[in-house]
Amino acid sequence: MSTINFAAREINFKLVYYGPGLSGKTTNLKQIHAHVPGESKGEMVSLQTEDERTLFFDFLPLDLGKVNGFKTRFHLYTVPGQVFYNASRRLILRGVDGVVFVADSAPNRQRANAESLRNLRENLTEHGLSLREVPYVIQVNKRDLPDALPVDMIRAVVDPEGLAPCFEAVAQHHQGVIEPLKAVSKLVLEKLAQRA
Ligand SMILES: Nc1nc2c(ncn2[C@@H]2O[C@H](COP(=O)(O)OP(=O)(O)O)[C@@H](O)[C@H]2O)c(=O)[nH]1
Ligand SMILES: [Mg+2]
Repeated sequence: MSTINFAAREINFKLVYYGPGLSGKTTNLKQIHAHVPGESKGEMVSLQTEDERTLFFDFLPLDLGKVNGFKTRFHLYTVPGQVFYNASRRLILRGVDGVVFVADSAPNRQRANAESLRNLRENLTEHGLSLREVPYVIQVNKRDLPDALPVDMIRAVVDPEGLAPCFEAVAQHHQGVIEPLKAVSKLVLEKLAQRA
């Protein structure tokens, strides 16, 4: 749920990058952080385990223009993908305004994509939410892999209804990184406008 800070005339939104372990979530945030102009971003905080994978979250506030005189500030988070960090994933989804699902194109990660979507639905339910109401976009990452699965096959698994905007990406080369961020931000702002 977006929060409004009247004193600072600022609306805060929370975007969460979800998906299986090693699909490229942290890479997305690093790429975004590297390409956003200095004055409009905060520090990136990355908590890592011994094996260098995300433990809790990366945090990146972004200012993307104004709505009715209020500044908008997007807080970007990633979740740890490993199965055993579910408590952290559930916690990070609290108050979520939009989700970017980062799917992995590797054939041997298709089951992990499916399992992560199942886990996302379950954790949203814990917060009384569902993918019907939370803006949701798909990034099909690692399109550079020589054995990448067809996009439609991956999409069928992570967006069975075929309703979510879907973008192909090679996140480590900054391809297809900004588009899903823009798409989810737009959906989140549209939702806010409907409520007002
Ligand atoms: N081949 C390929 N590897 C990628 C791509 N994006 C990220 N990676 C690599 O995948 C690994 C996991 O990425 P990371 O962002 O840490 O995944 P996370 O667990 O989802 O946060 C790293 O070695 C990345 O360099 C991509 O588009 N193509
Ligand atoms: Mg990570």
